[in-house]
Amino acid sequence: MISQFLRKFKPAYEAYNLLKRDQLVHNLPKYKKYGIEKNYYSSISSKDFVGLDSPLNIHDRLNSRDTLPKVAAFKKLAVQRQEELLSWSENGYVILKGFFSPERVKQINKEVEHLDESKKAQWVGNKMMFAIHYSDIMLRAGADPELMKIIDLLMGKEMELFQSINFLTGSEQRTHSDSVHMSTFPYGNIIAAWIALESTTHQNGPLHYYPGSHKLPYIVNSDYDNTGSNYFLGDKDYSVYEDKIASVLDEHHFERKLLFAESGDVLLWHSNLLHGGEPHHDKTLTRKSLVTHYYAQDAICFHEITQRPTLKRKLILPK
Ligand SMILES: O=C(O)CCC(=O)C(=O)O
Repeated sequence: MISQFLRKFKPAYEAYNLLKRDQLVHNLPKYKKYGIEKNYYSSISSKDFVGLDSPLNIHDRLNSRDTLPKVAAFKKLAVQRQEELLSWSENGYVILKGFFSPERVKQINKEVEHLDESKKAQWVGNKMMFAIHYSDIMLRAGADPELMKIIDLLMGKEMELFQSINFLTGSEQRTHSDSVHMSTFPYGNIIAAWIALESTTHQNGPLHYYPGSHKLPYIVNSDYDNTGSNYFLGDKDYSVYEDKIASVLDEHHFERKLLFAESGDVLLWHSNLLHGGEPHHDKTLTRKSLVTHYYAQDAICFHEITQRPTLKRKLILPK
């Protein structure tokens, strides 16, 4: 009861944030840039940006089919990769076929087993969280230089790896947009990579996604009456957000696609692309995957639902 109260009471986590200055100061120069009067520890959410113009990233403004072919780094990619990237603006996702070699996937899967068996893994439900912070192999996968190059190209700016989630089974998550979990101002400044660590079929809970849905307005707390007050967070359950997304999808007619990936394929999705996980029907099967998220370095980063500024831990790539 008390812990529930404290979880919703903003001053409680602002006090906690006071101890995390080094992980929170990243927002300060950007608060200044956008005229936001906040301390590094203060609560922050979409409510603070009402009335501010949110500049669009290049491929939300212009069509990647026209712009990418003019970029030097794009011209250096293999023709297959170039073709895969062109539809980014239209679809809000791209698929990089066979991006990670079978040897690399084997190494990652072995590492996941090791982390699990040695109890190093930090599980939250069916998600192994932030393995990039305790595994060099996972960090190298998330920060793969070729992958980073492609991510920077799609976003038209420098991006940084923020988090990783490993799954051994299908997530079975209802449809959502990452922008409510890893929120930014300006909007649209994260990107996700979904890395297949084995193939996905109807039986093991493939990913689903809605091409073009990234162009819908960003759904924020005020869209489902979850704004709260100066001292308290909104009182809505996460399922109310999911219901809101379902109702948005009912109003539009986006195609629902399933990702039947092969091991080593990578799907990159836009921060606002609606996606989720299908039911994992055959529980005797695994569905190994790694999801990594990247923030733009020039955006304010926060978590819309809990109205918390993002805690960013430094990542140092092993030599
Ligand atoms: O892997 C899945 O089934 C879904 C993952 C997902 O929705 C996410 O990481 O945001």
